[in-house]
Amino acid sequence: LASLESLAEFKAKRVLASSEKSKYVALEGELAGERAVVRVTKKHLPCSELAELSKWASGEMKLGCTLQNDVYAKYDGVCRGEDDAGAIGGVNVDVICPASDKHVAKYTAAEMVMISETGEAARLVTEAYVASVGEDALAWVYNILEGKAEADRVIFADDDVDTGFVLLPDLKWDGANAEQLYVVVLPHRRGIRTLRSLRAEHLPLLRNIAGPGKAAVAAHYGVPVSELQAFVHYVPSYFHFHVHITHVKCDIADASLGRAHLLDDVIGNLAAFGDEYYQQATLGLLLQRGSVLEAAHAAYNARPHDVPR
Ligand code: M7G
Repeated sequence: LASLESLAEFKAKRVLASSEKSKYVALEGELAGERAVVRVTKKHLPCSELAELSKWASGEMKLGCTLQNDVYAKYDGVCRGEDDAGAIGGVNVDVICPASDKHVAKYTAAEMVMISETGEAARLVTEAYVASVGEDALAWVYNILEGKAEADRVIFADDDVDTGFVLLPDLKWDGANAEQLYVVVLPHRRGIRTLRSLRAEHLPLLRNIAGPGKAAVAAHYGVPVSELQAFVHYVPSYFHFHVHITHVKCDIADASLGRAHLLDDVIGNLAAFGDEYYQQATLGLLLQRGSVLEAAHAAYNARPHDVPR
């Protein structure tokens, strides 16, 4: 194989694979009359050292705002720095400002641990933690529900106060690639804080999301319902109950065991076992090592067994 000076001669015929997460595209085509496979991967952003990051960031990067809600903003960035880093297709820039300790912790690389959460641990540890988190963090949710932010991004809304919801693209999705389809469903009903709060009385809401909600996503984006997955995170980052709907190929979604629970399974469990299911079930939980919640569970699990709980 002669060394290449450019890919001008490569005639791409077929995309073999691509990954939003791994930032690559693998192509089949022809090079100098021969069948060839070429894989192009975006380089890791040079942010291992702050000095390099500022060099990259000081390039001519033009930002175009695509979303603004409370402390969150999303931009399309077209970067043409010295080394043209990111010039192909540009970059997405997410900004949180002002950022809280929780935001910083959420975006910090961390070791994960798996714990087993009994119904009792959920009540004594997780519920206490959830109760300690103020409503301020939910301003972005209420802005959407009240039509004060992202109103132009809403793709479906059902106004019923008990069973209705607003459906719109998730902050994590730039909307560019249908295989990364990622929408968030925000019910109007307040006070359901997590999966553990769900009772049989919420079945009409959950069924409304699983049926008409999913169908609306399918119709809006022209994707078959069979290629969509709806799931709930436990423990979520925000304590106003919500459902994620993504394409089954979406690789920017966190579908980790110990975090993602399929909506169909949730409905099935409540329908079969009733109100008490999510109060009593022992659930596996994937937690960030050293997070406030993980530390609280570690302390709970380390308590002397002869002390009344
Ligand atoms: P989660 O399971 O509580 O958190 O989901 P996590 O998956 O981020 O850990 C909350 C979802 O809401 C996430 O998928 C977020 O990306 C999404 N989200 C968060 N904010 C602040 C916004 C926002 O302002 N607008 C929209 N459209 N989605 C958001």
